[in-house]
Amino acid sequence: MKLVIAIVHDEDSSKLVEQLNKNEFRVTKLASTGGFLKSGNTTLLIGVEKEKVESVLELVRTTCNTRREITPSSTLIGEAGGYLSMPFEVTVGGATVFVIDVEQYMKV
Ligand code: 2BA
Repeated sequence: MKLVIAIVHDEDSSKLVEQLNKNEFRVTKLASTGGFLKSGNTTLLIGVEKEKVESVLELVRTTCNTRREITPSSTLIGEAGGYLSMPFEVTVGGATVFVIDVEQYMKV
């Protein structure tokens, strides 16, 4: 058994959950916040048999899009030692995925 943890863009999350359910994968959806952009994203927990992990990853790949986003602001130290607040662009996702070994899976 494996636990797939997928951090995805809010806009992709409903479609991905729908696709996972359609393919009979069980999923838990958590509201999360990115530490860097400090904006909302979605974390999905998907418990799955080892041999089905690749099918889950394929659904994530086909559903989640890469986006360019603007940081709200960033504080940089200038040459004179002063502070400057300057937004800049970063590339977010498709998805950030962790696959973890599950020691035990049970319903009690
Ligand atoms: P955020 O932390 O809000 O990061 C959003 C995007 O900002 C990142 O996209 C990356 O392009 C950029 N970024 C993040 N930290 C940066 C830094 N220190 N310097 C420069 N740019 C930086 P993604 O890499 O696609 O990450 C999307 C979201 O996935 C992240 O949102 C975070 O919630 C999660 N994530 C990514 N890597 C992670 C990790 N190693 N551990 C835990 N969560 C992670």
